[in-house]
Amino acid sequence: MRIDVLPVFGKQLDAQLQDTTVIVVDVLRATSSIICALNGGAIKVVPTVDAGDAVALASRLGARECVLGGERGGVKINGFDLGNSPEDYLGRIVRGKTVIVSTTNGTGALHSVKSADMVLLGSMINREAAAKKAAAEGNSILIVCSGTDGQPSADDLITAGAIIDAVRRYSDVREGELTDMALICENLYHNWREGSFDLNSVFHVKRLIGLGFQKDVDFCFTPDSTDTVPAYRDAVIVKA
Ligand code: 3SL
Ligand code: MG
Repeated sequence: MRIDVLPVFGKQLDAQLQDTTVIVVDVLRATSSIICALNGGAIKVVPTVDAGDAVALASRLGARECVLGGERGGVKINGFDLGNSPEDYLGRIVRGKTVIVSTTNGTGALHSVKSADMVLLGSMINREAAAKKAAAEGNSILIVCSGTDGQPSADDLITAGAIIDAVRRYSDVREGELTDMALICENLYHNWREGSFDLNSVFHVKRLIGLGFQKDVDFCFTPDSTDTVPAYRDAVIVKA
């Protein structure tokens, strides 16, 4: 099974998306929060790149049907119901609703792969379940990282490595089937797990902690707290 990692979205060719299971990763924090929204009882999640599009959709649906969430630069967008903290999405506020989200990088990453045959959402909190589901598809796997402001972000690369490490438990990954980027991510994950890579040195982690979101970082980097694997198809995200 071939496994590749795109360190930051936006450069993949459409041909790379055929016969491929794509896993979009924005561990801090979009994919983690979307998983939580589905666990909180949301009917579906609609990701939009543009915050204005999110507002327009929300006003069409009305407040009884939907909740509006998202951030720019880590901070809740003015007038939105929720920011991008995973725990915001676990409560009663999302139950039975459509959640519309717009985030700085994560929703863009999702849109960039919308033509793929199968798109799953991965994070550290669901990495085992996401790996199992992707391996069961039997196709090549492409992990697309959201990155931070157009740059690769080590938090996503560690998570990509964690998913690759788990895929090995469900599929025969032979010598030469991991690209160099996949090998780099897997090694980075092992270094983090063994304590020789300090998450607190990562730019986006420092920024979130500076904004008061240490709890989110801790939550998002606790492996396997859920089996929920969201799938993105026909412009909406539901449980796979
Ligand atoms: O970029 C995104 O999509 C966000 O997840 C970033 S943040 O962690 O909410 O700042
Ligand atoms: Mg991120």
